[in-house]
Formats: sequence, structure tokens, C-alpha cells
Amino acid sequence: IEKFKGVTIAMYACYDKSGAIDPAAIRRLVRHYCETGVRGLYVGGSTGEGMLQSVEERKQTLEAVMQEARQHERQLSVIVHVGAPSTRDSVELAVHAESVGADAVSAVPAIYYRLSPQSVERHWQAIIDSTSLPFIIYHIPQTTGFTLSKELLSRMAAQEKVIGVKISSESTFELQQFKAAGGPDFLVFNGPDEQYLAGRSIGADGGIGGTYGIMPELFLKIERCFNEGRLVEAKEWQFRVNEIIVELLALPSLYGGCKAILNLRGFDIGEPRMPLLPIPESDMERVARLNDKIMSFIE
Ligand code: HMN
Repeated sequence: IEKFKGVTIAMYACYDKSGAIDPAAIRRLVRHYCETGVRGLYVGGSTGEGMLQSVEERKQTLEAVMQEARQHERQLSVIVHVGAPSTRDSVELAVHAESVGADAVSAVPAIYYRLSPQSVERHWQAIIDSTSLPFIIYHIPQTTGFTLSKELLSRMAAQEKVIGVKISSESTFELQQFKAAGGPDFLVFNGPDEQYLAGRSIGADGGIGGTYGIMPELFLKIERCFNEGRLVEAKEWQFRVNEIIVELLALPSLYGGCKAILNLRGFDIGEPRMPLLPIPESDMERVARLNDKIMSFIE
């Protein structure tokens, strides 16, 4: 499980001008991330727009990620989000993830229907049983509407294959309680990027986040300072990160903003897919200033 600790970038979806998956753009971005020194990539999650793509597109995306990631000396750990409205699609994606050499799979509860804990448990179990890969629960109640109890978490965590939980609710208390329930060998990933340091301080083993991809260097700085016990400095970096996040959240869409920044840097990954909004021309000057600010923090 060591290979999953630390900073894991939630990968952005990459589209060409027509809005189709763009494997070349994916590979360009993954190549860049390989050079930053982060621990891994989380593919097809909220940031990756997995829920807005067909099963085929999700497979195509992962294949491009794996082709690039496996060419580099520094091996990124690739976690694949296979959550979908139906168990059938999730299982198909999990089997595919294993066949192309991914390191772990992860899933939210099945979305749209109001599901009982039994139903979510069986959904996750079907995914877990379909591969020999480690499984990471994705807990994001604000979008799925599903409240994960400590009881269900403990039951899941008792299985060897269930190695951790990514927790995107905003409660660091819940994060700590999940860590306590899972035990020392159970990984907890911080979800809200604006609380990276708070999450690490209270028990998270690392984080998976959607804003890491435009400023991995800053999250690596928080991580390094935290590991070396330099907490005042770690806090200063988190404050800088949060200045950026506040401005991103003021844009028409967060991922639209992140992608616009990467486009400014020449990555050419397109806009988010509707219903997520693109950044209008009138906001582009703001985005450019934000990019300058990030660069000045990274220097
Ligand atoms: C993913 O699944 O792609 C991300 O890791 C999700 C991640 O936890 C993000 N949460 C949501 O989108 C709800 C955060 O990175 C979030 O974007 C950030 O903290 C800004 O609020």
C-alpha cells in the first residue's frame, strides 16, 4: 500500500476539437505528470468526467494513460474510478482496468437511484470480486446522496482487497473516524484539496484531488513540509493553494477553469463536457492572471 501514499492527481478528461477523447492529449498530460514527482493518478473520477463518458470512452482514456505511464522510469500508481449507474458497467470497467495493468480500482456507490446500504454493499462487492486488484471506496455524499456508515465501512475494510477510502465529504472528523474504523493499514485519502494539510494532520495517508493537476508542485510542498514536521511552512503553502482554489470556485466551473489553465500552458485538452460549463472568453483574462499567480507560487 506504500505506493498509494502521498499526492495523487485526479486526471482531467482530454477532448479534441470535436469533443471526442483525445489520446494524444492524454499522453502529453500524463508525460508531464510523470515528471512532477507525484505518487499517482486517479482516472475517470469527478475531475476525469467518468460519469459523462460512455464505457468505451472510459476504456479508451485509460488505455492512453497506461501506455504513457508505463513508459517512464518513475512508475505512477494508477487508480481507476469505475463507478457508474449500473453494477454491470462498473464490473466491465474494472475487468478492463485489470487487463491493461492498472494498480487499483475505485468506485462511488451506484448513482441516481436512492439505494439501501445492502444494495451499495452488493454493488461494491461485485466490483471487488470481478478482479484481483485492490479496491478503494470513493465516499462523496454531496454528489451521490449516499451516507456511508462506519459500520458498512468497517465491514468493507475487513476484506483484504479493500485497501482504503477516498473521502470527499468536508468533515475532517469523519475522515478521522474512518481512519480509526479501518485501522492503521487502511488508507484514507483526503478529498477536499482546500483541507489537504488538515486531512493529513488528522490521519489521511495522502490525497486525491482535482486541483492538484494545475499545481502539483504546491501540494508536493505541503506534503514534504508535513513529512518533515515543518507545520508552519506547510500551512503557508496550504494558504497559497487556497487562494487559488477560491478563485477557481468563482469561475463558471471549477474543472473548466483548471482545463483552461492547462490549455494556456499548451496542453490542449479541450473544455469540460456539458452540463459542466466551459470558461467564456470574457473570463479568460482572469484565468490568465490566475495562471500567473500559480506560476509565481511555484517559481
Ligand atoms: C475526483 O474524483 O476526480 C477528485 O479527486 C474529486 C476531488 O475530491 C474534488 N472534489 C469534488 O470535485 C467534489 C476536489 O479536488 C475539489 O475539486 C477541490 O477540493 C475544490 O473544491
